[in-house]
Amino acid sequence: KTVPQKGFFGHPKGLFTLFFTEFWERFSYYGMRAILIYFMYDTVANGGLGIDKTTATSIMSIYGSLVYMSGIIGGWVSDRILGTRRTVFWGGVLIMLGHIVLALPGGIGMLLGSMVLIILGTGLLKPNISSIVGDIYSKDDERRDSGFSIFVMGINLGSFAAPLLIGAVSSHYNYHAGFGIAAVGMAFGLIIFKVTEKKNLGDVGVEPTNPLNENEKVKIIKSGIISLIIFAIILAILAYFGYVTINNAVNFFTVIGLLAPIAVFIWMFTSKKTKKEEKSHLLAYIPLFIAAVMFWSIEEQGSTILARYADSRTDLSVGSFHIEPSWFQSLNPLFIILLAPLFAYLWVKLGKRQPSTAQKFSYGLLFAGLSFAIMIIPAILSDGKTLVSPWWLVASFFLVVIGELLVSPVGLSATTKLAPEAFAAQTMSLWFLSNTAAQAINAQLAKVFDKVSEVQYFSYLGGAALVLCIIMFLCSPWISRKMGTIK
Ligand code: LEU
Repeated sequence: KTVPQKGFFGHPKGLFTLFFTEFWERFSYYGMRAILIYFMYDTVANGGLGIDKTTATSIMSIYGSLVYMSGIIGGWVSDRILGTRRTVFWGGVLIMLGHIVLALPGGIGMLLGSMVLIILGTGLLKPNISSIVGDIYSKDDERRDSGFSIFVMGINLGSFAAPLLIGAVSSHYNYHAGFGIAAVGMAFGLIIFKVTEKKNLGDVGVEPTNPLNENEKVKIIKSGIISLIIFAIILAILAYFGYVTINNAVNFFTVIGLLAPIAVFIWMFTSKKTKKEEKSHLLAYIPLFIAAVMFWSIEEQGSTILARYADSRTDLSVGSFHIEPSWFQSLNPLFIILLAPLFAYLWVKLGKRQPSTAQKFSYGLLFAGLSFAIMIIPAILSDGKTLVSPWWLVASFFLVVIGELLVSPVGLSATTKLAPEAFAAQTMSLWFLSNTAAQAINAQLAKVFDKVSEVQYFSYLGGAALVLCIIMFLCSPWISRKMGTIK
């Protein structure tokens, strides 16, 4: 494979293309998410859909769950049919179309259509663009880790800018204008990708690694069509008897979101291609995965439960200045951008003395737990009624980001090392499945949130994270042993 080896801050030029494509993709995704929950539960008179808050919160979570679950499809399509490059491109096209649908005036049907497009599009784009980052470096290139750090900066710069801009536009004009900007952002990403890919990426990811042969193609098309027909018939029957409701769909996808990682584990563990030593690695991966699910559950509630908190429980006027509730979504990426270099420095500084992967996960849960525990204080002080200072949310986002820096990059790198070699194409998707399961759980927690008091909610979940933090810490020697030589 040939990639121009320099030209972007001492990194391969391809990183430029990947950086800006992912910048704009995340810009569109998080910009959309920053206003989507408000769009769903705002009144029709205000330009919203008038969905009740609990349902809107569940939809946000189940949507997020499916967005990361579809990475399995993306991994498969690139591996067997299109290659990573074309999969990224077509994913971007679907995402852009998804945002365009929301930019047009319309009701819940348009929302569902947009969700389908963005779920599929992100599944095609996100895991594949991340794999290409790995592919532009040779195996022993020392710039690889720092290449990923630069890429993550791109992710977070996009995620930081979008809520500010799209939040302001949607409140000054209307929600559809906000979604329109998300569409334009993805269009920019696609243009950059198309214009620069040949020059900067050479032939990396052009061909599928493991293409289907003619026989397999026919088989897949046949079974695909048959499954679609069966699915459509079942759906039609269920709809006829009135079972196709939002709540049932949420429950159904919660189960799927939890079963998906279990199925993938079993598939990997029982596969003939998985070597004995790799099975031990997979066992070590299970507690890490469970900890990651707990972590993402709290982290992802930043755009659901805490977004609602920003809207209805926070005092948003500073003198005559009005803070948009959607702007709180910029805090997570902002803190990542500010703190990531600090953590990079810390790991270099500590060298061999740094905590093990499992210990880092345990600390990550500690901070996630604290980010919810701290919300107990304003809940008590305000009696759950009077508006609280926005600084509580700032503090909560700050704490969860410390956890994120201990879990997210570490988890991704552990996944790439612990997943069996034969499943390379599914490695990224395996890691994203921890987020899938977390948001599947969140779709149910949304219902709990509206039944219990704030103090109860934040102490249950914060407490659960802290308990798991301790268990992880105690298990960490076992996990390290099972990981063998992998660090
Ligand atoms: N903020 C991260 C991203 O957008 C979350 C992901 C790793 C689930 O890349």
